[in-house]
Amino acid sequence: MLASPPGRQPGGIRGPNLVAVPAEGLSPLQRYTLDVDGYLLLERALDRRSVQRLRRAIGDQGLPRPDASLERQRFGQGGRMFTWDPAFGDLVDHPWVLAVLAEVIGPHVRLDHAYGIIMAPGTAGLGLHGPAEPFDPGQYWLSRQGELRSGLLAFAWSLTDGRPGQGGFGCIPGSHKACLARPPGAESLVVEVPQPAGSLLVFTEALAHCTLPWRGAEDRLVIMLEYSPGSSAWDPAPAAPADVVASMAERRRRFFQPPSVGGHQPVF
Ligand SMILES: O=C(O)CCC(=O)C(=O)O
Repeated sequence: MLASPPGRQPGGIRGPNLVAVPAEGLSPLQRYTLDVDGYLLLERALDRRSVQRLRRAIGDQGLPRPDASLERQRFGQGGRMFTWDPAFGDLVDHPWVLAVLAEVIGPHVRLDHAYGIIMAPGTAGLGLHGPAEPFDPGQYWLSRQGELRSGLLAFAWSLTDGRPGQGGFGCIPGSHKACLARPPGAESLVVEVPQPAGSLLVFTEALAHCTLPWRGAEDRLVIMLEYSPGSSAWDPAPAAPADVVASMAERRRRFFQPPSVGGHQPVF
């Protein structure tokens, strides 16, 4: 039997080459992992102070206590969180986000929608979803001739220290390339992907993924930013209101362009 490669654990990635994005962009191993698994966990994307700052800004909103309903497990939709603290806007064009976007969507990219996830201990979330098959033009994954492309790419910033066995994000690694519809019982293939505080989990929405029941000691808090190619939209609404976008720096504003081919300005 083949030995497990060093650093590889079921459902997680813990190699020294995988935890940080080099200044020059994704490493070949990071690209390969994202292509093969459909997700990539990058640890220590945010330092402790940044995590605390974002948590405080969320705490200041006096959100209703989360419960078992999906409605109460979501917050900050419609771009409201960008008015809470500029630190939320800093996530939009964080250097690691740009490095991944350069590989998977390219310079004509837009922020399609953003929201937060909050879960109380002992609650369950979304079941398995993600449409690798049949092909979904809004949420595809393609790897052709050395290029990676996704129709909707999610960046999940964890503000809670998710540990193995506590639930949270789960997925079927590699399912974004499946050419068969998901059969009954596919839940048995789900692996948990623990998200340490400050980590950035990148995944394609073509991946079969879900929220495993949350068993952490405190609320689970994640900020989700989802990006589309410049010509495409998943959400019919803009990612943020015009006045909020107008207060941002020029490059960041370009992430909030409406979908188009003609006239779309590259963001990098
Ligand atoms: O709980 C998670 O991390 C996954 C959430 C998710 O898939 C969604 O909000 O669509």
